[in-house]
Formats: sequence, structure tokens, C-alpha cells
Amino acid sequence: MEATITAIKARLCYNSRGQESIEVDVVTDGKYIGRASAPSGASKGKYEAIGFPNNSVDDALRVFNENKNRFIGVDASDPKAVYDVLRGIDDTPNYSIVGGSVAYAVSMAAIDSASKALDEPIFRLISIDGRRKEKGYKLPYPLGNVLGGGAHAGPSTPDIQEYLVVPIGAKSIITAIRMNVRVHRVLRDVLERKDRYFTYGRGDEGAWAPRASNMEALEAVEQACIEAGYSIGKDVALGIDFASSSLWDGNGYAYSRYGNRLSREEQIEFVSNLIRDYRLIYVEDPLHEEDFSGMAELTKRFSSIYITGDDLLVTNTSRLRTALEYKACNSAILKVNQAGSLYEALLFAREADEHGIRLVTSHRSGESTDAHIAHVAVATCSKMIKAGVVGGERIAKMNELIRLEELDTIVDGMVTPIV
Ligand code: 2PG
Ligand code: MG
Repeated sequence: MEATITAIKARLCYNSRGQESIEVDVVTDGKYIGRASAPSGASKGKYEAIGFPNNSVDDALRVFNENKNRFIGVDASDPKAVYDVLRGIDDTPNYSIVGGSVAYAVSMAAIDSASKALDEPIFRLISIDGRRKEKGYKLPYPLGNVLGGGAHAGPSTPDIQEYLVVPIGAKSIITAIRMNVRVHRVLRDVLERKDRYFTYGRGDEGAWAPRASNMEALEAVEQACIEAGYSIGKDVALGIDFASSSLWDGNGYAYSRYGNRLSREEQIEFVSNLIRDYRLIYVEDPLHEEDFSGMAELTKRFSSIYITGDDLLVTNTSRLRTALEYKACNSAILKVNQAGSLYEALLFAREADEHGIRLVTSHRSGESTDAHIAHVAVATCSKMIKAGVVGGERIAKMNELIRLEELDTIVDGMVTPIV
């Protein structure tokens, strides 16, 4: 069954941070409109697809408009067919001609339209595991960013980018989301008690952005889990995205907001101690994006928890192969816009999955209200989805998971085992 593209259009739109982005409408069979807009990161990996050529949405729109007729007649339900057209326009490794945002928005709008034309949910159209079609799909655990700093918040917040919770004890997506929301809410009270001037300010992803040191923040999150009535290690577990390429100054890790500077070896010990002391089950980019061997050291030490590559891998198959050689991680962030097109992201997911690398589908800090990545997470059998806890553009993904749970092809319950 095909869904033939009969019209396509791109326009300027805004993301959740108020930055200019691109939205694409794809029409198949003359009537099924699919729509998607491109997200954008604040802490970007060096090797990910660029957002826009010359940082200009206008330039991206111009290149798109010069080439848009090439998409007419293409089967929108086939991500490879859409990818082939995109690569006919731009075959640079990082989409420097048309921009990764066009690649993202076109490929997601195409599958969105095909889903309507063929009356099939997106996750079934792009499933990387054929057996799932018979066995049924499972839902990922929401990895909730409850407190943040770094590139996502202001100068007196922690240097560490994201303090995360995973509701490991939840048996259903509704319970899982409820638990994350509850921890986020109780954390507000904890932070208010610690600082009576706390403004309830939140960073780019809806996580609280308090004036707090890196350790005060972690202790507050732990405290919030306990006060919310959850047992750490049983009901919930903690995680951290260090986004440490933003801390790395070429020589060491500069925790400059709170006056600390760590050598590579000290950073490895710091991360190891946090994993042990706070029973973290998840650490993302604990070392900068070029340190494959340091990542391998942590993966060897802590093989049972998620040692996750984000900027390290940038959803790029050749980076993944290097990581596999080094055994640099056992888990990978999957961000479609890092790869550019949906097809390239799915290739990455398949290869990671085949090598036992656990996938974590993720939003970007600058988002739209689209919910497509909820489908990407289900289609790729991702163990977790990192999409924030509160805020319209964050909760859109959670609400889509709640809707998906009603479908017959979603087997009751969550992916297991989580750890
Ligand atoms: C990350 C992301 C998303 P950004 O580092 O994992 O949380 O942030 O989109 O700013 O790269
Ligand atoms: Mg990250």
C-alpha cells in the first residue's frame, strides 16, 4: 500500500524557546495532510546535522522551494524513498546545504500523512522489529527531567544539565507519568523550603531551575522522591545527563558556576561516586563527545546501569560503530533531528538494537507540540523516552503515549526489564 505525495509546502514557525524553525505540510493522495516541525538543541553535539544552512531559516526555505517538486509522486510511507530525495538535494554528512531541520520536518510530515492515508499508526509503519507486528508493542518508560541547569537554564543554576527520574516500579504508562509529575510537584516544595526566594522558575524543558549547586540539586531531587512516598531503587530511580561536552574546556571539566574544575580522571571518579552514592541507573554523556575510552571505562565499571551516549553518538551510525569498537556505552540516545531524516535515525536504531545497545528516544530542548517521537520510541522498542515532565510541548508526547495504550496492538504494560 502506498501513499503518494501530491503536494508539499514549508513555512517558518517558532519552537518552544521562541526561536525560528521550519514546519512542513505533506499532502498524500490529494487529501491527507501530514505536518511536522523541527526541534532544536541548545547543547548540540559537534557531529550532528546542522539546523539551517548559514543559520538561516530563509536559506533553508529557499533551497527547499527550489527542490520541492522532487518529492511529488514519492511514497510517503517509505522513509527510504523520502530519504533518497533528500539526499539527492543534499549529500553532505551534516545536511549543510538544506539543513537538518528540513530533513526532519519533511520526513516526519511524510510519515504523518502516510499514517492518515493508510489508517495505520506511525509506529507500525516504521517499526524496526517485524515480529512486533504479531507480538504487539510495549511502551517506553518516561525519563523525566525534574531539575535542570547547564545550557538549559540561567547562571545560578547547576552546571549539570538534567536531573532525571525514572518510575521503574510503574506498571502502566498512566502510573509512570503520574509518578514523574508528582516528583516534579513535590520537588517544588522541597526547593522552596531550601530557598524562600525560589521563583518557581523553570528551564527550557520545564524542569525546575533553582539557585542550587550541583550536589544540592541532586539531594533535593532525592528528597523529593522520598517525600513523594517513593522508594528509590524500587519505585523510582535517579539519572543525570551531564551533557559534559558543554563542561569540557579542552583540558578538564569546568563546573564554573560552583567553582569546581575536574581533570578527566577526577570526572570519572566523580561520576562513579554519584552512581554509587545515589544509586543512579542512568548517566548520559558523563564524559565529553570525543572520549570513547573514558566512556568505555565507565561502561566496564557499571555494566548494569545505562551508560548513555548522546553527543557521543549523535544518532549517527558511524559514530555508533566507533562506540561499539571501544565498548563505549550500553545505551544510546535517539534523536531524529541529530541524524536529519527519519530513515537515517531508524537505521541507527536498528544497528544499535542488533548490538544490544538500549535505546532512549529523546526530545530536544527547543521543541514543538508534535508528538511524533512517542511513535518513534514505540517503533524502535526504546526502553525509555526522554521528553520532559511538564510544559505543553513536553506533555504532548506523554499524552500521545496515553492514547497509544488504548490500541489493541499495544500489549498491556511497559517494556521490561528496565534495568
Ligand atoms: C540533551 C538534550 C535534550 P538539547 O542533551 O539530551 O534533553 O538537550 O536538546 O539542548 O541538546
Ligand atoms: Mg543529552
